[in-house]
Amino acid sequence: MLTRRPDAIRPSEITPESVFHGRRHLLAAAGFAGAGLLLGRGGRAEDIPKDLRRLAGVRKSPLSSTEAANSFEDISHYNNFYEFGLDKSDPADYSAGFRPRPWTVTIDGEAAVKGRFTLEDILKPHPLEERIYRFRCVEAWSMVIPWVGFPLGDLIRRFRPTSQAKYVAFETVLRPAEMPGQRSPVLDWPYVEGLSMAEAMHPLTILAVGVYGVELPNQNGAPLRLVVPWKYGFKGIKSIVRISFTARQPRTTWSTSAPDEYGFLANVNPKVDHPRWSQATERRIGSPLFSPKQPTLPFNGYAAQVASLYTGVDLVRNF
Ligand SMILES: Nc1nc2c(c(=O)[nH]1)N[C@H]1C(S)=C(S)[C@@H](COP(=O)(O)O)O[C@H]1N2
Ligand SMILES: [Mo]
Repeated sequence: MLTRRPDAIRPSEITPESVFHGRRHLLAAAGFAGAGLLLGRGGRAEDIPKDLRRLAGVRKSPLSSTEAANSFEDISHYNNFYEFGLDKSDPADYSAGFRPRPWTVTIDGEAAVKGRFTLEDILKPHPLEERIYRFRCVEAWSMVIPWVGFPLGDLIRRFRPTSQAKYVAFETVLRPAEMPGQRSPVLDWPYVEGLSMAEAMHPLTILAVGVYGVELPNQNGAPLRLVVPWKYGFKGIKSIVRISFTARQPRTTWSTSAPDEYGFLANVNPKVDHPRWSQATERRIGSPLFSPKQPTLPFNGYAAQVASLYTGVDLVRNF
């Protein structure tokens, strides 16, 4: 993405008092399973740090990809999260001091219900699902990621957006003391993103709270991040503290920073090249060195489900 370069808590320890502090609060809301979860694919249990709590009652979604998922190691050590640095390894290396709990999310703008809510209030009514999604970064690499989350549309309905609400805007937390990357002006902080209301309400769009059955590592956007599987990865804003319903298309970080390179839609499209590289193929992270790149699919392989959202839209001009 770079445009310019600048310089353990056990379940048995959960007590009523702990409900007010730290990570345990989320687990109380989401339901915590002490028992080990069987890990398929590349997610070896020993790779998952013990301080990441298992999420209980996670049901499998029929909307999951059947492709082999990347390992937990790949998913948590090859990241883009400029708040922690520009290199793929920086988020894992420099996010240990980030405190994702306690956490609040502000809901505002064109909606009947608004306010500042604890993460627990946000999550409480929503059963968690495992959604294994193909992920395509705009930099032409890809992964398959077993997210744990719930449909964003289910959350939006609770806040009853008005008829004026045409878009949903998202904002990442601003905490330069805990996020060393925010001390450099490499992006205009805080990171912001947005979707049209139709995109936000689409059943494939989720808010993720976990990966591989455990809560999100800091580097993947703890405690709450967006996942929109037919769009380039940069739409998947991390560590969300504000969700606003707006009448106008909101500003987004990457399209502000480099409007010729990153559009508002950011639909995965093998036919529309990035100005500095082709988008026709992608390199699957974790595949053997020198193995051939694979073709990138329109809408990242989700065309059957989402192409109808864009009938009549010129996807070359609206990239
Ligand atoms: N707040 C914030 N969200 C962000 C980013 C970022 O730098 N800051 N990077 C985006 C980009 S470019 C990608 S590819 C994905 C990477 O998500 P992952 O590290 O969980 O795979 O996060 C997106 N969300
Ligand atoms: Mo990305």
